[in-house]
Amino acid sequence: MTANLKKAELHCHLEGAVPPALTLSQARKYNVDTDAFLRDGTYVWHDFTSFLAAYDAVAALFRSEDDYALLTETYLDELAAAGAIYSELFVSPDHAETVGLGADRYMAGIGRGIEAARARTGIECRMVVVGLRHRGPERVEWAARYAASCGNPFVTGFNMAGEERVGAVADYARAFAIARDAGLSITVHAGELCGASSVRDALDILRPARIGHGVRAIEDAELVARLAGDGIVLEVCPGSNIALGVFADLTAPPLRRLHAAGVKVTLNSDDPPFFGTSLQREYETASRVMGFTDAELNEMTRTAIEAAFVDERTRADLL
Ligand code: ES4
Ligand code: ZN
Repeated sequence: MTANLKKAELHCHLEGAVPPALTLSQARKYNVDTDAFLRDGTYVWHDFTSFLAAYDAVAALFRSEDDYALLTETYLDELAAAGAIYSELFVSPDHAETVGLGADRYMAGIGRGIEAARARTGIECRMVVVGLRHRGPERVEWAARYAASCGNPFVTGFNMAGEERVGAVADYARAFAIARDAGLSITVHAGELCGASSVRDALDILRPARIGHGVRAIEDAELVARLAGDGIVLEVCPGSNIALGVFADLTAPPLRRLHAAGVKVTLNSDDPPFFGTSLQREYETASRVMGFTDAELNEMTRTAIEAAFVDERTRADLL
């Protein structure tokens, strides 16, 4: 039973964590038809492109500071109830611009949700601002400049998500330089939709502390050794890998092999209701299907806290 284990999550997209029931209540609030992306309580999509479309449709139902406070609090309360003591949320100011909310009010709403959840449950949370790769280098640089200058105390990192198959990593180097120069910690999506070379390029060009996914590094033994040697932390999301067809079934994600090779790995839910998962379910699968012991799962939680984008005092409190 993994329900009683302490947990920490480094990789979850806020708008990817909307429970279907909340999507329905938001749709009623704004009088929006959800049939195209939500049927019988399940999000409808069939590949990464249609997943992103469904995700954007859900995000478009959050239009005010209060909406974002409610979403954040809802997710963090549920996560805390599953044993989580720490959560890093990926937030995309791009979504706020799309609905005319504006990035500052978006971030303020999320910040309020974080504070409310912390007051009630004790869960600690930080925001990692995400640039959307498929919107191009200039838009990702805009997100980096926003993250660098917004002054929100919960923002401690910068990331790039979206369609991995668009453009070259080098096109986005300037965005990451802006974020790094502002003191933000760096993680980046690589090695889920694309292979080992995408992980190598990300390491060479962006010098991240962590990689989102990174699991396809397993295709290259030398790269696995490099990840282990350099202490790069992988934000592994097995349920996401299965949902997106990267691996055939839950015995296939190479979490065991990466762990055995000495790579630092953590467990994450990515976009939980879209991928039929939750952080609790990821721990449970790692235990029951992959055979990780409670001690090994506790070690993964500790790895996540050690790699969290927090100040050292907060880290010490969490450990
Ligand atoms: C993603 Cl842009 C975006 N949103 C949610 N989940 C993702 N995974 C990769 N890119
Ligand atoms: Zn992700």
